[in-house]
Amino acid sequence: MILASWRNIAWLVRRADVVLEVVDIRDPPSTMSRKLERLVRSLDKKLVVVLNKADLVPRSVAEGWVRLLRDRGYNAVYIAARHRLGTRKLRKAIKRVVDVTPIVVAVVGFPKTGKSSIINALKGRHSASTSPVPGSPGYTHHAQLYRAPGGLYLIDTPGVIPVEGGGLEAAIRGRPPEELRDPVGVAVKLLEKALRYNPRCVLDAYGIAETDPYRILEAIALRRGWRYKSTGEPLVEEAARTVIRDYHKGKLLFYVPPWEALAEQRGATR
Ligand SMILES: Nc1nc2c(ncn2[C@@H]2O[C@H](COP(=O)(O)OP(=O)(O)OP(=O)(O)O)[C@@H](O)[C@H]2O)c(=O)[nH]1
Ligand SMILES: [Mg+2]
Repeated sequence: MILASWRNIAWLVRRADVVLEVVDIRDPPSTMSRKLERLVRSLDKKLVVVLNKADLVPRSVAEGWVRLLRDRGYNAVYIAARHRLGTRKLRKAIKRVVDVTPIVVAVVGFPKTGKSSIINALKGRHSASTSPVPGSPGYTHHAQLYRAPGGLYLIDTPGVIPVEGGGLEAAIRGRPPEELRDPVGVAVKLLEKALRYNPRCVLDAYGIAETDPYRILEAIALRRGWRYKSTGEPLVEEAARTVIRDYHKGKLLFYVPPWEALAEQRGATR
C-alpha cells in the first residue's frame, strides 16, 4: 500500500519518533524536501537524512555530503540499501537522535529513492511479528508496525512525497516520464546536467559520442528503430522517456558533488 499524500505523510510522522528522509545521493538538493522537514519540525519529531544509493558515487562524495549536511545541522548518513550496506550505521544514527525505547521509525521520501529497500534492510533477515499501527484510521488500516532488530519499531508503509510540477526537478524527483507534458524538453535538460557533471555519461550508457542533447535523443531513437510512421523522423519522445528511466536505473550516471552544490542549495527555497 502506498501513502502518497501530505495528509498521509502527516499521519505517519505523527506516529513516529524518528522520520527517515530518504534522498538520492546522486542529487540531494533535488531530492530533499523542505516541506517534509518543516512538517517534522512542527510536530516536534526527529529527522535523519538518509542518503541512499551510495554505491553509485565515490566514497569521497558520499562522505562530503554527510559532512556538508551535518554542518547545516542535519543528522545524516549514507547507505546503499539495495546492497544492505550501512544498515548498522543507520540504526546507530536513529538511536543517537532519540532517547526512548522502543523507537518508532517512519520512512518518507520522493518516489524511487529506495524507501522500500531501506525498510527491508532495517527489518533484517529475521523480521519479527507485526501488529497494526495504533490509531490507524480506515484508509491506513493496513499499516503494520514491524519489530526490527536493535529495539526499533518500523512502520512498514513508506510515505511517498507528492511530486509537483513537470520540469527537470520533477523528473529527478521520480515523476513517471509518461506523466511529463514535455518529455523531450525535460530529457534535454537532464542530458545537459548529466554531461556537465559527467562528460562521459552518454558514451558510457549508449556508446554515442554526440554531445548535443537533442541529437543524442535522435541517435538513441534511430538506433532502436523508433520512427514516426508518417514521416520516418526519429521518435525523440520515446528516446526522452528512455533517458529519464535510465537515469533512475543508474544506467545514465552522474552525480552532483557536494562542493558544487553549495551555490545551488543556497538558492533553493523549498
Ligand atoms: N544502486 C542502487 N539502487 C538502489 C538502492 N536502493 C534502491 N535502489 C533501486 O532504486 C529503485 C527503487 O527502490 P525502492 O526501494 O523500490 O524505492 P521506493 O522509494 O520504495 O520506490 P517507490 O515505492 O516506487 O516510491 C529500485 O530499482 C531499487 O533497486 C541502492 O542502494 N543502490
Ligand atoms: Mg516503495
